[in-house]
Formats: sequence, C-alpha cells, structure tokens
Amino acid sequence: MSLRFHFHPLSSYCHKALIALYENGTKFEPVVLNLMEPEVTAQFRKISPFGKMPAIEDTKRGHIINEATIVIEYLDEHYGGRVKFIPANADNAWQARMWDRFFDNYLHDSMQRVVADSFRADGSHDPYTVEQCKKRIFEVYDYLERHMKGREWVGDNFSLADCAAAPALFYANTIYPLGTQYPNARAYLGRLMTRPSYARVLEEAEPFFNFFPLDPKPQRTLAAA
Ligand SMILES: N[C@@H](CCC(=O)N[C@@H](CS)C(=O)NCC(=O)O)C(=O)O
Repeated sequence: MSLRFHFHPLSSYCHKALIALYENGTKFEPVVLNLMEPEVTAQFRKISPFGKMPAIEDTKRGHIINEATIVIEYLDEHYGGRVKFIPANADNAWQARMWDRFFDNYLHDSMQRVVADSFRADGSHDPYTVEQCKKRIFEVYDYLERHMKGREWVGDNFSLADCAAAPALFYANTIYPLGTQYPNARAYLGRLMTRPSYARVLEEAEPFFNFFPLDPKPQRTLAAA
C-alpha cells in the first residue's frame, strides 16, 4: 500500500481529507495518532513540520503531503477516481478553491478557536475572541444560506469545497446550531452528513465524541432545528 494516512478520527481537518479518500475508495494505510503522547508528537513532527493532522505519506512517489486542501489536490492528481475534487472547468475550479478558503479561513478556523478556548485554564479564557469568532460563524451561515438556495452542493458537482464544508459546518453547528432561519444551509449540512463518505467518517468518529470538550456533544444525525 503506497499511501499512509496520519490522522485522528475526531479531528475536523482529518475528516476533510478522509471524505476525499472514501469518495473514491482510495486504498490507504491508516495511522491513528494520539498527540497527547509526547513521543507520538515528536515522531509526527518529522512528517508534519507544525505537528498538524492530517498528513499523507506516499511511499511510491516519495512525497509527504501536509494541509488537508493540498492532500485532496494531490489525491485528485495522482490517485484520481470517479469524483473530481478540483473541477476540470477553470471557472468551476477557482470557485471550488475560493469556497475551500472561505470554509477553512472563516468557518473552520473560527470554530477551532472557540473549541480551543474551552481547553484553557480558568482565568485565561479569551471571551472577546470567542465572541468575534461566533460573529464570524454567523456571517458564514448568512452567506452560505443565500448561496445554497436551489443548490445541492456548493458548485455544480460535489468538490473540494464540499469536503471543506462538511467538518467545519458539522462542528460549528454542534456549538452554534443552524436554526430555522437557515433552512438552505441546514439542509445542505443534512446532505453532507448523509452522503456515504461523510456518514462513514462520522460513524468512525462517534466513539470519540465524548472527548469533544464542549456540551452538547456532536451527534451523527442532525437534530431537529
Ligand atoms: N491548516 C491545516 C490545519 C490542520 C489542523 O488544524 N489540524 C488539527 C486537528 S483538526 C491539529 O493537528 N491539531 C493538533 C495541534 O495543533 O497540535 C490543514 O488544513 O490541514
């Protein structure tokens, strides 16, 4: 097997790359990381310079690939399958990349900061940043709500953008639920969660949901709004 995938089943950025692997039934060797173990972290830093999951080692082509977006681009290029994550049409391609950036930079990052704040010791929380992130998350919900009107996926077909959307929206919705004012965005999240690739990712993540540091814990099925 030439692909070794370093990840943890609960990690949102790992979900993003796993979706792409499962979409095309790409064969890989899973390497589950426990970054609470200093020895595991030290070893992993040889593969991922900043200790960030996911990472893929391609032993056949002799490359290590970091950053979930680039992992997906790499799979598309060298281990492609039925689903094309970067659309062939140039205009569709930049749109997929643009939405990938929107989801990572404004939704995923904000969600991660809110979760990270909950790990801080008493007295070192940063309510200002949490409030700013919450505002940003709702800005993304508003924009996504308008964009998803009459659409199934972000672009014409399932793409990199939807891989990016799924975990960011899944965990953001756990913290700040998409209420009834977001029917299009919510229905989109429902489609992502029931798409076989992401449903499988969530099924494998479920045993770890109790480790999510905030309440309520994530749920594999979308609760009523
Ligand atoms: N920009 C990276 C972000 C990856 C990331 O934030 N991964 C988290 C897990 S979701 C991680 O490795 N956290 C461990 C740490 O920061 O020590 C990507 O797109 O892959």
